[in-house]
Amino acid sequence: MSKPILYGADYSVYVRIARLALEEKGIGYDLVPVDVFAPEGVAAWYLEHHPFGRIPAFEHDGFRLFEASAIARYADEAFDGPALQPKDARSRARMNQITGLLDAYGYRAMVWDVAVERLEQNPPDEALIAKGLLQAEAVLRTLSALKADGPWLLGSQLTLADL
Ligand SMILES: N[C@@H](CCC(=O)N[C@@H](CS)C(=O)NCC(=O)O)C(=O)O
Repeated sequence: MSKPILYGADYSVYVRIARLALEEKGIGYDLVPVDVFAPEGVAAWYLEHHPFGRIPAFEHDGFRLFEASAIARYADEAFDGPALQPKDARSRARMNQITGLLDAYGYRAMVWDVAVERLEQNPPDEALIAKGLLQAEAVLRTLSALKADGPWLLGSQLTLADL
């Protein structure tokens, strides 16, 4: 089997999820740089890989995927290496709940409303940051309540929820 290809940029938290999964599995891969925020826009060739022009996208022996969670699950299931998903139904459901909640409620508030707004806007929209921080607090409170005892979110096993 050939080396997988990941399309994306260093700055992306979603690309990082896929990269962490590949690293944890010990899978060598090529990273093809794609800057979705380039002033000239997303390159036309990339829309063949991701019709919505986001990163990451992934390819393995002609099999193409996008969506970080699908890529991370594929990396876990198609390759040898330490399992990144628990076997029992409840732990797996908890893992899916955590990744879903970060996607749905964490990402926009933490990355865009707080970090990007504070670091890259001049002047920043303080009301947006305050709203983002409230939401970020709720997300972190919820994660703390869901966290099992042990070093990782689900306890002793590092899973896709942590990545
Ligand atoms: N649901 C997608 C989200 C990917 C995503 O939003 N990536 C960001 C970078 S972190 C992006 O490409 N943003 C470009 C844009 O919003 O136009 C996934 O899980 O892969």
